[in-house]
Amino acid sequence: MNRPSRARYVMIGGFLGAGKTTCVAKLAQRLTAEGRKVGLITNDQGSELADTAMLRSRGFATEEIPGGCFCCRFNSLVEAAAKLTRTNRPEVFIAEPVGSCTDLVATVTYPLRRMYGEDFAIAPLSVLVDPVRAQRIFGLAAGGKFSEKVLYIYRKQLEEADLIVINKRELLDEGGLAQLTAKLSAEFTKAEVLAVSARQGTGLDDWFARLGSAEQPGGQAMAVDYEVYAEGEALLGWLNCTVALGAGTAFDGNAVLQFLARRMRELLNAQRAEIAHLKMTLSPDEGLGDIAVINVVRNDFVPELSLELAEGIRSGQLIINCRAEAAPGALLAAVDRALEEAGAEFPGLTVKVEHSEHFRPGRPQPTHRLARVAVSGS
Ligand SMILES: Nc1nc2c(ncn2[C@@H]2O[C@H](COP(=O)(O)OP(=O)(O)OP(=O)(O)O)[C@@H](O)[C@H]2O)c(=O)[nH]1
Ligand SMILES: [Mg+2]
Repeated sequence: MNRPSRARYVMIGGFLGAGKTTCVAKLAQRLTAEGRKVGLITNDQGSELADTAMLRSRGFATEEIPGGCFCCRFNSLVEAAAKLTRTNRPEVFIAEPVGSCTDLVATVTYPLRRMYGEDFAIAPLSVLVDPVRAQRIFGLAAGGKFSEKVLYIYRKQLEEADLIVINKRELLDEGGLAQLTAKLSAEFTKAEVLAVSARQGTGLDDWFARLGSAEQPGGQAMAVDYEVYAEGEALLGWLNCTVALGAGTAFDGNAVLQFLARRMRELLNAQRAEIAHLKMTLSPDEGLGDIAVINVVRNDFVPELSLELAEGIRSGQLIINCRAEAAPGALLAAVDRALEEAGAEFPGLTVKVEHSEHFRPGRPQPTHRLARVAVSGS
C-alpha cells in the first residue's frame, strides 16, 4: 500500500454482546470529528450483518468480511484494508472481530506486524467485557452461564488482552465495579483494566487516547488448545437472516422490532438456550439512512432499542442475527414462529424471508499463526 505514513490498526474484541460495535461507532465518530479518516471492518461467521448495516447507516466507510473469522480469513482482512485505502485512504482502521473468536494476537496482529509492518502501526488489543455477564462468569453474582468450553473462549479472549475494558460501567455500583476490576486484574495480570460506558461516554477519553498513541507490546503469544476452542465455538448456534417487511399503510417499525425481540427471547428461554446476543436492525426502504436497532444480550434482559425510527414506515429490510448456546435449528424455529406471529399481530404486515442461514461455526483454521514477535522498541 503506497502511503506516506503508517495507518493505525485498532482491534476491539470481546465476547458476543459486550458492546464492540457501539464502541467502534463511538471511536469512529470521535476520530471523524477530529478530521481523521477512518475505515471500519466488520466480521462474522455468516453474512448479512446487523453491525455493518448499523455502521454504514452512520455514514462510516465499512467493509464486511463474511463467512469466517479474521484469523481464518486473514487475506480478506488485508484485502478489505486495501479496498478501504483505495476508496477512502483511512488513517485509522477499526476492526471488530467475531465475538466468539480468540487467539487474535498470534493469528491477526502478529502476522500483520510481520508482513505489513510498513503499512500498519498496531494499537494495543482491547477486549471488552459486559459487567453483568462477567460477574456471573467469575462467580461474583448468580445467573445464567455458558458451558465450560464456551467459557474457555471467554477466558482466552481476556488472557490475550492488552487492555481489558469493562464496558456498561453504569450498570454496576462503585462496590461492584471495584470488585470486578480487582477480579479481572488478579486473573489476567498482563492486561490493564479500564472501565467505560460507551452509552454515557464516560471513561472513553483515556481509553481512546491509548488506542491513538500506544503500540501493541509484542512478545510471546498465549497458548491455545484448538480442540477445546473448536468445541466451544461449535456449541454456539448462529442464525443470520434478512426479511422484507411491508404493509399497505405505514407501520411502527420500532414496535415490530420490540415484538419480535420479546417473542424470540421468550421462545429461546422456553428452550433453555443461553442467549449470547440477539440483534436486529430495520432499515426503511424509503429512508435517508435512518435505522432502528434492538438487542438482547442475556436471557433475563429486557429487549432494548439502541436506535429508533423517528416515524412509521411502509416497507423495510429487517436483519436478524442471533447467537445462543442452542441447536441452530432451534434458533430457526424461534425466528420462524416469531415472524409468523408478527404477521398476525400487525394487521396488513407482510413478512418475506429473503436470505437465511443457520449453523454452528466450523473449526477455526488460522491462515497464519505466529507465536512470537519482538517486543516493541527492542
Ligand atoms: N447499558 C449499556 N449498554 C451498552 C453500552 N454499550 C453498548 N451497550 C448495549 O449492549 C448491546 C450490545 O452492543 P453491541 O455494540 O452490539 O455489542 P457487540 O459486542 O458488538 O455484539 P456482537 O457483535 O454480537 O458480538 C446493545 O444493546 C448496546 O446498546 C453501555 O455503555 N451501557
Ligand atoms: Mg458487534
